[in-house]
Amino acid sequence: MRIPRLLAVLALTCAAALALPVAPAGAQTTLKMNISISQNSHYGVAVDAFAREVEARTGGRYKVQNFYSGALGAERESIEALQVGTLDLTMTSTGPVPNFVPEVSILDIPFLMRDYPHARSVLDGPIGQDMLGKFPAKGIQGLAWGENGFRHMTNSKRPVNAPDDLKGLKMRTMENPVHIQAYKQFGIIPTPMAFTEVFTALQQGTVDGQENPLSVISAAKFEQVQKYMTLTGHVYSPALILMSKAQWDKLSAADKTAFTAAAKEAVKANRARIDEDERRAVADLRSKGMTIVENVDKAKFQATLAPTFVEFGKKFGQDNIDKIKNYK
Ligand code: EAX
Repeated sequence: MRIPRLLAVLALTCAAALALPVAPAGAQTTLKMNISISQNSHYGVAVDAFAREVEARTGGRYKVQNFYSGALGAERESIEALQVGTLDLTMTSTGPVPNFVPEVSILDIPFLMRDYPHARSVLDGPIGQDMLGKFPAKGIQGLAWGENGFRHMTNSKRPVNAPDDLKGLKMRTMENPVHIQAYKQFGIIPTPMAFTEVFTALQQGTVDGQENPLSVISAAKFEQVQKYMTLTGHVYSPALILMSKAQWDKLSAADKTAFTAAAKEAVKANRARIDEDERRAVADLRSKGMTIVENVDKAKFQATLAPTFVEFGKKFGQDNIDKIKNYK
């Protein structure tokens, strides 16, 4: 029996189609994501997890290309780029965020957070989620609260055992008005600058010191340019996974769910890496030559900031501060 020619052609075409790998539905869109620190860090593991999750959860229709160590600019520049649409995604500290969403800077008050579980529950809870809701009005979509960690003081001049030892030290700070106001109370000479400039500034002695979490200090290899560290844990530093609102608005409802879920997975990787850094970094940095003061009387550092806390109470409302401090 002769098979009509058309039928034969049709059968062959189907067979060929079945043999080919299934092309993702529609073209693949590549989104750029930038961070200020290296890939081998608590941010690097987060954005790499985010990229994997986005590609998997969108069936390959979206791909996230990550840039590290400020390759596409420092943190403030990255946030500005989200607003104008020249960048799609970033993971950043709250350092430059007060320039965009001032309400967030209440989180930058020193000694506000008791410990990691407290901070994480505040950010994952209604207080943190309400704050994420303030970003869309600025052309930015807040996908999730990540983490930078509790910040510690380092310098190249002398060991810091008590608040008075900070007096006169020229310290790099984030471009953060709350931090700058508080550090002046310690007698520090605050020098705000982008993170991408810090290593060179420490190396050249433009500044004596800086303050950052263990995850940043070890990822940035600051032990090469800083002799002394004191585990002050003087302030908890949140981080944020942000997206350009313009890019977000182009996503379907299902893809918005996928991106939000991917950000949650990124935060899990981020926090797990910080927990690991908190366990191992002090011994590692000491083995690389840093002199580390671990037994710190934090109450003394807190007491020194008492006048500034009064100012913050007026600025943010003492009840708002207490709501965070007492959050369980
Ligand atoms: O977000 O600027 C800083 O010190 C930050 O901790 C760093 O960029 C990581």
